[in-house]
Amino acid sequence: MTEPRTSPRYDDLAQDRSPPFPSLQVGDRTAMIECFRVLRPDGAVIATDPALENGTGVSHADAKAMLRSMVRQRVIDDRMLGLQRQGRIGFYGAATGQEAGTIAAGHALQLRDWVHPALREGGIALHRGYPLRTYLAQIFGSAEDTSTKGRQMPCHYGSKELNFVTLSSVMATQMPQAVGTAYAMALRHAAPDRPVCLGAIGDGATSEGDFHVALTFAGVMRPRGLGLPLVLYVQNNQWAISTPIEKQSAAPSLALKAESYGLVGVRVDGNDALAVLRVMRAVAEHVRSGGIPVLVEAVTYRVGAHTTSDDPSRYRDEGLTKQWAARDPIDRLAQYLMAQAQLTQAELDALRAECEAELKQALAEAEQVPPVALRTLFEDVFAELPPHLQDQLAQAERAARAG
Ligand SMILES: Cc1ncc(C[n+]2csc(CCOP(=O)(O)OP(=O)(O)O)c2C)c(N)n1
Ligand SMILES: [Mg+2]
Repeated sequence: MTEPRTSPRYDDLAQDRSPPFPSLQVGDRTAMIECFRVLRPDGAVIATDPALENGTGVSHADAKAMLRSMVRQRVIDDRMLGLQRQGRIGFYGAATGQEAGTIAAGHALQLRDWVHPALREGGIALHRGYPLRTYLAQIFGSAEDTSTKGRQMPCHYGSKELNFVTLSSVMATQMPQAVGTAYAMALRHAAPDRPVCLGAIGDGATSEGDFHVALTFAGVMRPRGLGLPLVLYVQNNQWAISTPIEKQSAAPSLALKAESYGLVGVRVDGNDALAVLRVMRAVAEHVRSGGIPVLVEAVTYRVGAHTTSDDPSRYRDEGLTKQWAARDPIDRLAQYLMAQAQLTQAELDALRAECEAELKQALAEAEQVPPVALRTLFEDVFAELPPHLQDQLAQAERAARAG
């Protein structure tokens, strides 16, 4: 069991307050330390602004589109955890409780924008139109796994068509890679209309050297005299497997680190889809048009296990987990939409049932697809297979036939 928490820095209990909308200026300490939010955990709007659409700055269509993908992701994650326990898949990392931080960030982007995802951003691919069948094929490592040809662990989705770069398991690699992609976009496209690149990581990855390397380059690279079209996005779920955020950083926030690299920093309530969408839209437009790159910290909580290989009850106080589970992002958004007379409980139940039926059908189909062909193990490295690998392939095929 870890020491009891003494600091409210990350267990932010002031859930009914919000600082003003971030200025997106370097050095805006309030925006870097306090969490911007639109909704309280019960879905009530904290401060309605008559100048904004619906008083929140988010259309009902956008709120409903996000709710749909968030519910779908929860249904898929729950089922995948069950499949792993039944031995039907080897591994899974769920985004449970982080659906707002994932889906709203994806919803803020245009389709031509790039995503370098970490483990919990697969929902962005689905939200962009990645077929559920392909998503499942990647998890099963089947012949239809166009992302990784069965060579990767589950959850390593990728799609050329969707500008969704296949994730590397190695923590924080997304950051320098995202800098490079953003640099390429800045060379190829002129402001104010450049494709934006989102690099996503978790709180634990901010302790990796790659994170700091990326922040340095993000600050100093100024193609055409402009900032890179880059958003560095940290989902701070307060745990890196069994290492709590207090052991990861002694800074008042992760977003504050932006200032020392000359970047803009913003902190947002990662369980509030409306807040994440508003912040990420503003941030994306800011960097699209040439503004200084932004480090966004979305504060959330990993209410489940790290992955199916982990048992968090062995190292943390699950009483605190229950407090965070009560701030569920899906409930929050659904309550808001119900209060706006945009959703009924029956419609929400029907949405869940629809997602479950879709998944059941897709799973039945996915489990019929054979595994990847053995020979793909030997492909994609040499233009022509060298003799010693031809021998090994023949041996492997003989062994497979012999069973
Ligand atoms: C460089 C490196 N070190 C260690 C690991 C093993 N590892 C996988 S995930 C993880 C923790 C990640 O925590 P965080 O960045 O907070 O992301 P989260 O899983 O909480 O979303 C670790 C240590 C790794 N994949 N890469
Ligand atoms: Mg984490």
